[in-house]
Amino acid sequence: MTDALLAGELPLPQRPDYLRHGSTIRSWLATTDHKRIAILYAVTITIFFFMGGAAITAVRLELFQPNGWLLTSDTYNKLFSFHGIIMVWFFLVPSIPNTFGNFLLPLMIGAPDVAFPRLNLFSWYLTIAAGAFTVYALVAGGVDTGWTFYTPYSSMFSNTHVFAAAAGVFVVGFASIATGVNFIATTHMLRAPGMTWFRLPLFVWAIYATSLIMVLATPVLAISLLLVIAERVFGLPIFDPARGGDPILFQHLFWFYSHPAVYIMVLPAMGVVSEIIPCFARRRIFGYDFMVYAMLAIAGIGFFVWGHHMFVSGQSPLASLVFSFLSFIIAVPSAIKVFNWTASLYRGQISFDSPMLYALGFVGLFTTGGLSGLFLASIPVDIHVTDTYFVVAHFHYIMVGGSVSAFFAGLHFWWPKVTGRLYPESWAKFAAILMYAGFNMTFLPQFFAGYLGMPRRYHTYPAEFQIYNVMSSAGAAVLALAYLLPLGYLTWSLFYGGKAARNPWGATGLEWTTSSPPPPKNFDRQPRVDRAPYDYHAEGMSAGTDPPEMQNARETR
Ligand code: HEM
Ligand SMILES: [Cu+2]
Repeated sequence: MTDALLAGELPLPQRPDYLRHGSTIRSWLATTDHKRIAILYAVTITIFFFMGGAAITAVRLELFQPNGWLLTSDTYNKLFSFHGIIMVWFFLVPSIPNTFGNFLLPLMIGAPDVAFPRLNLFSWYLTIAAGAFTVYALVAGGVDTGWTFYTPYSSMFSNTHVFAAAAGVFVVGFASIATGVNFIATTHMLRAPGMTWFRLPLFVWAIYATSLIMVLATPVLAISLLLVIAERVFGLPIFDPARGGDPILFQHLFWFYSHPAVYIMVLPAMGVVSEIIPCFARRRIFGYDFMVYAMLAIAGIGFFVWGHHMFVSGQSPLASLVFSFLSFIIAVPSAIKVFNWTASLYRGQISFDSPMLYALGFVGLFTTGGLSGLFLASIPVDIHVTDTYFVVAHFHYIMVGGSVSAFFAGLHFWWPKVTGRLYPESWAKFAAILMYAGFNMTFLPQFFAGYLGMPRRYHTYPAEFQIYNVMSSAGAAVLALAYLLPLGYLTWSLFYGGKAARNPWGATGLEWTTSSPPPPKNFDRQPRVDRAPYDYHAEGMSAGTDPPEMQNARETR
């Protein structure tokens, strides 16, 4: 960490913070403190992330050679399916909402906890139970349907552990709904005096919009999986065309959830970045109101574009045209956001600390992913690249380059608040740059491979594609290293990192007005809010909230 931050070092407060308030296993596993639950989730999703990562490492090794040298085709199918299922439902969906959302939502609105603390803990137990089902499916022999569980293969033909895996996803859906309900109620009911809707930090808006999607879309996923199970286990004729069923029905139901769900993965990331950019550019966010409306628009329109996943499935040309048009429309609010982040940087006093590096990485990679999405929204291009590596590159740019980068941005930004410790800043910067480089090395070649015709989900391929696959696999090795580094230096910081001040970045926002780490009930006094968020220009910005010795770290730089 920089000297300036070290200079802001302070002794820990005398009364126990939420981390030292009870240290038995029970005090953790039966906690209703949103901050501790956030930590439980953080540990859980980290484990899932590395499980999903291990599976895909084998896939990338296999793809070094055109002819398949490591895995059978069966094992290959199971590994990429496991990777997708774990990464989407057990890592990406819960990642930012259940960790940072849980930790920060009450702090940011000046509340002592979420609205339903026990429900919050219950969601975590559901996530664990769900994970157990799905991991059991892997250990017991695997699933080969891909993360999408397309029928009729999943419901009639696959003889792998579809039931256990789908049951796990079904259950984790309930965790997601419960979390969404909790966050919506919290935002409505527990805002501190003066915290009006248009004074909410954009991260809170992002979590709110995400929660709406969780509550409205997830039941549809639950129903579609229930129908798969009904046909598979009880033989009900739902998707089997020979018995009057409709195999395409599943795709409609599935994507009616899963397209909005990509915004469950992306909106929170946008929220994180919207906190970090103003802080490190020392500027008020450009166009706050537009940022809010854009997020709500994304959450709304996200429900009307699912058919762009089905251009080649035989849906009517009219339907495809409408879905194509709407898919272009939804690019507009995303573009507004990118524009506003950029405008917020304009004439800012930018400092490139590690959270900012990760956040800028998000903007670049998310934009690339979004632009490639426009190609896919265009019917003729989509028909050319459907089920090729172009699609794999596209969604990894959005979900990994985007959401995972933002996750790391938030992790570094709020780490001092969460743990009360500082981390080695030069390592963090190095990891951020390595991650950006490794990411592009891995996924940029996939756009070319896909455009030239390499299909996804094949473990052998014509030799002409080898060059792209070797580049991609080499990049994946770099990326894997970049993901492991923070595990190392952040763990180190837990034990040896310097003590963090209350507000090491000189940020606005209520979460920075309480101690690091916060006390169990978050604030000593009920906070009051009397100004707009991101007030980085206001005179004595931190004066009302921070004792003088805890002022802006930047002043001492
Ligand atoms: C080192 C990083 C990663 C590499 C090298 C990688 C590579 C791959 C590859 C080769 C596939 C198979 C594509 C196919 O044949 O359909 C795949 C699929 C997928 N990946 Fe990743 N991935 C990485 C990280 C991630 C992360 C972090 C996530 C989410 C957080 C993710 C989500 C997915 C999903 C959802 C699929 C689709 C699986 C399916 O088609 O069933 N990946 N990835
Ligand atoms: Cu979509």
